[in-house]
Amino acid sequence: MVYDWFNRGSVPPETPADPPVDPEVQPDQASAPPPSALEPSITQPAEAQASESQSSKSEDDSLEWARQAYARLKAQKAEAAEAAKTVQADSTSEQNVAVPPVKEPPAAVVPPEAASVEPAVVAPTPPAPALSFLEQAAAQRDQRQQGLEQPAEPNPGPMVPAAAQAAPKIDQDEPSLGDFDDAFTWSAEVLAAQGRSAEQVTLEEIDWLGRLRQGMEKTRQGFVTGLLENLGDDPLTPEVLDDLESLLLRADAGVQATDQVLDALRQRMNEQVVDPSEGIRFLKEQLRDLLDEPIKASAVDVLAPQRDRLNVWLLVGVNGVGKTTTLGKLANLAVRSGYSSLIAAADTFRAAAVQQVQVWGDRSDVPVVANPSANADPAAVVFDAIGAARSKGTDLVLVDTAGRLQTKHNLMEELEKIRRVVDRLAPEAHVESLLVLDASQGQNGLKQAMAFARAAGLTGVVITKLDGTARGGVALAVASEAKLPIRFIGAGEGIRDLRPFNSFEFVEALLASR
Ligand SMILES: Nc1nc2c(ncn2[C@@H]2O[C@H](COP(=O)(O)OP(=O)(O)O)[C@@H](O)[C@H]2O)c(=O)[nH]1
Ligand SMILES: [Mg+2]
Repeated sequence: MVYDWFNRGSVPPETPADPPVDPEVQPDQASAPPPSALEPSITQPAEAQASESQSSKSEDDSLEWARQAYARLKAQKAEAAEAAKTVQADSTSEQNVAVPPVKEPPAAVVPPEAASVEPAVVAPTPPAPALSFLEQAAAQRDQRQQGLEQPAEPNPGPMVPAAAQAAPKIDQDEPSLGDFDDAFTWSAEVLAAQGRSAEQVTLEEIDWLGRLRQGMEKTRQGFVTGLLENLGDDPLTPEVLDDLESLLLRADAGVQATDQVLDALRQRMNEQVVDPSEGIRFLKEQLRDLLDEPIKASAVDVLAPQRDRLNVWLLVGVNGVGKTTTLGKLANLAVRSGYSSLIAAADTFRAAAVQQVQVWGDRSDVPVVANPSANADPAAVVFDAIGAARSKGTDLVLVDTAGRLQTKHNLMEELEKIRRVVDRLAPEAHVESLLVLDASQGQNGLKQAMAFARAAGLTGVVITKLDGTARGGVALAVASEAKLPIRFIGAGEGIRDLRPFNSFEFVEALLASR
């Protein structure tokens, strides 16, 4: 079963290979989430405050819910380990026999105009999603072997083969189930509060929420600790709001977002006495609304590659913000989620940039299109990559771009040129231009956003390095001032440290009280 991270759900198996783990439990009924200690998401509006006894009951319920989810994931892991053992035993006894069918290499169907950009070595085609990782590994090894045995073409193309002989690294990067601890219960509560049933909880999501909460620690420390200390048990006062104002500004939320949130809180306080828990609930709601506004305006809740169509995502931004790292993580996310992907190494300014991208491509077995010659034209690399993607029927082309160019070049002009090439060559493609912003740059990042927005036709933002900074509030400034939807957030250097943005989870991680 593939967990489609972009659409937040497991992709139903194409063959009935993956039986439900616990057929006894009826989803959506017996497993409906308990009223959580957290307040529910927008789709599950929280009503009236629970009484004290109710709230401790709901804590018990959510702990029980978390326990169920944990037990289920544990059973699933054990089952998967058992299945892997069986497959291993089978594959050693049946070596060189029945390798699962893999898509034909596309060489024969290359349209004439794309022929010049066809790679010298055919990079591995992702195997059918219903296969287990071990089966996929076997199939891919076999396919690579075939590729290597083919005579090299006279015209060496630009494609750099992914991960020569190694087994796909992706299975080594599987999330593991840790202890039933505070991190697990917090993550489970966040999922329950979004209306998820205990049966729907995946290890992928638990793993990410743990990383997110941990990554946001610095921002949270400054923010929540100060806020909760000031709140105490008494109703909200104007003094507490003044403190909240400085906390938001210190977290780099920006003046506009801060004013908007405080105005709403003040108005609420004028209408009624607001006790601390209601204050926090209302604050969370305001923050979510702010973050969701540009997302709603874009009419696309979660940015996912569109199926049956070429998607081209350009990653742009100044030097060092994490474009290449983000691209590597996105390639992994795409592969994990069942999309075929290809990387265009269009940062030709630094020689090391292509190698860096190649390492990321190797980690997820995603082919990289590059031009090794010095000062290659980035637009030409994109041209080659689109040609290769079209001939292979690739779902997603991820384009790495430079953050700085020689003085004679203008970065914005270069980006415009890349964009023109994409539009001309693949008018049918869905194109996203994602600005990568380093959260630790705070308000400076916002200025970059404004500059890039004009030239690069930005459609969204990726916020990186939320770990290690206390300036995570910049996400609020991006939404409120640049009015751009945040599409992904990165909170660490690891391959699983980037996921699609979800305002509910972000705000919970920002304001987690434990
Ligand atoms: N802590 C942390 N470091 C990151 C994150 N994303 C990227 N980096 C690091 O930032 C540095 C620059 O990243 P790179 O992708 O090369 O930036 P680029 O110049 O924009 O392509 C590298 O050392 C990355 O490991 C993140 O989310 N958290
Ligand atoms: Mg780079």
